[in-house]
Amino acid sequence: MITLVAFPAMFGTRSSSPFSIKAEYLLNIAGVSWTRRDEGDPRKWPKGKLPAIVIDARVVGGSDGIQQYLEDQGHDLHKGLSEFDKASAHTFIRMAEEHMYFHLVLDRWGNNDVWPTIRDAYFATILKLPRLLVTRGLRSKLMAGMMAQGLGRLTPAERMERLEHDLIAIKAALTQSNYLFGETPCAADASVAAVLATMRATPVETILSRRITSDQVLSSYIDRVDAALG
Ligand SMILES: N[C@@H](CCC(=O)N[C@@H](CS)C(=O)NCC(=O)O)C(=O)O
Repeated sequence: MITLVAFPAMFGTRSSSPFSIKAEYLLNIAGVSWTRRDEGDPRKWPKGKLPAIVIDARVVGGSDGIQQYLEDQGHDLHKGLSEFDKASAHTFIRMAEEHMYFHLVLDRWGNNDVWPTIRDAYFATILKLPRLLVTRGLRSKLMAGMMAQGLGRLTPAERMERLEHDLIAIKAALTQSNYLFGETPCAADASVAAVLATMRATPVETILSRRITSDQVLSSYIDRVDAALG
């Protein structure tokens, strides 16, 4: 039996983290049996990050590690796709996780109107005073990372212009079919829909959350993937 260790459900999504949601979807695409354990502190997990899965004494970290583990076990997470579509699915995953994800991070951690709500939800188990101290350090480290990455230097409006191109790519695929690569959800849907779902779920309205919420195509896609893979 596989145990998925994931950040807890929050703001109406299966987890505060899109990678934890994606991991759940991947396990369901594979059709393996698994249970879930919620964990709020990633420090003792591989690379200090979550999700992870535990199989007997073995720990596999990261949703990408989980995908690799499932594929090594012979599970096809891109059923029926041509080699070219599999390669395109991979590029959608990279787009979601190495670009769109950072828009989510900045929307939640970098926005002064949103941050207090996020802080008090993510770190609810820490008493208020130490919480303020601990999170101040975590937040400035994370924002320094976002400055180095580059997106942290853009205004929210400039970020939205960048993100729009990703949303157009997703919607172009969805004009052809219910999922990115046809009528069966694959690993790319697990990744893309999880990021969109968390963007939509940010508990204080932002330009980003409004953009996703008001988009009928994207919103129905998020719900369709969750109904199929959740
Ligand atoms: N590449 C990893 C990324 C996982 C990840 O970035 N998890 C974040 C939460 S969304 C995390 O655990 N962050 C904790 C930290 O950086 O301290 C995956 O595919 O799962």
